[in-house]
Amino acid sequence: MTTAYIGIGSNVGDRQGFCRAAVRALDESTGVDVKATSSLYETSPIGGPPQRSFVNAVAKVDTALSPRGLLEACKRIETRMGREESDIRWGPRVVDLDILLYGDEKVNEPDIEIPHAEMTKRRFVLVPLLEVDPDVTDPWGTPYADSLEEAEGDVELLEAPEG
Ligand code: PH2
Ligand code: MG
Ligand code: MG
Repeated sequence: MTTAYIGIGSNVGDRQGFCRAAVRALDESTGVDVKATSSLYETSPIGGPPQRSFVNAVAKVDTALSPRGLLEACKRIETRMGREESDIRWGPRVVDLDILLYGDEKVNEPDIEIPHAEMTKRRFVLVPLLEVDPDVTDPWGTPYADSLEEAEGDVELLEAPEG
């Protein structure tokens, strides 16, 4: 079993409903157990065209899947929830599931980068991540809390986690 952290985002339609549904779908995926979920946050969009603000959250999972297996599980959930392959880079999306961390592993392949590129620069990732695990570090041992101050974007608490 490996502990991994998944970033969840939505900025189309029922953004909160899509984020909650994504957490449930992760938990229902074979080989994935959701251990903790952050609150939902309303966050200012970073990058991409002018677009609606996002709702973001982070789920902490235990998984028996490989990084690639976990990525495929995330993609299946995105597709099932109506994500279009053609979505523009950094543009609007019904749901986005990104692997942020996978144990202490570093993965650098054309379609998987772990730790997730740029996560230290984005408050919409760091705030929910640090809520579920205040002491979390990168694979080199640097605490993510150290990056919070310099990270960009506005993050506002919307709703505490379910359950
Ligand atoms: N996702 C992006 C691009 N910009 N901005 C916020 N606030 N939240 C996101 O999840 C997000 C973004 C591409 O995946
Ligand atoms: Mg993303
Ligand atoms: Mg993505």
